[in-house]
Amino acid sequence: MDDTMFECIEDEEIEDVADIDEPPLYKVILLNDDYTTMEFVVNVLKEVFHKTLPEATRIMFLVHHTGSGLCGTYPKEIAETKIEQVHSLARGAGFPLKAIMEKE
Ligand code: TYC
Repeated sequence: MDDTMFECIEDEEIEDVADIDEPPLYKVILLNDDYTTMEFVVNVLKEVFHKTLPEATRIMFLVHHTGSGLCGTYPKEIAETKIEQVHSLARGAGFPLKAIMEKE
C-alpha cells in the first residue's frame, strides 16, 4: 500500500475503524419499589456509583417519580458487578431494591 491509499481514507472511515475496538457499554438502571427507604437508595448511589449527594438525591427522586433511572454506563463486567453490589447491600439491609442493565 503506498501513501496515496492513506490519502483516500476519509475522517469518518477512520472513526468507524476506531469504533470497532470500543467495548459495548451497558446502562445500569435502578428500579423503584414501595419499601426501600429514600435514604438507603441515596447511600447506594453514593457508595456504588460514586455520585455526589445532590446527584444521588436527584436520581433517587427520578426513580421514585418515574419508576426507573439511569445510574451510569459501564463495560459489561463492571455493570454486572455494580448490580451485584446493589443487590447484596439491599439484601443485607432487608430491602427489595433492584437494578437492571440494558445494552446501550
Ligand atoms: N419509592 C421508595 C419510597 O417511597 C423510594 C425509592 C426510590 C425506592 C428509588 C427505590 O430505586 C428506588 N420509600
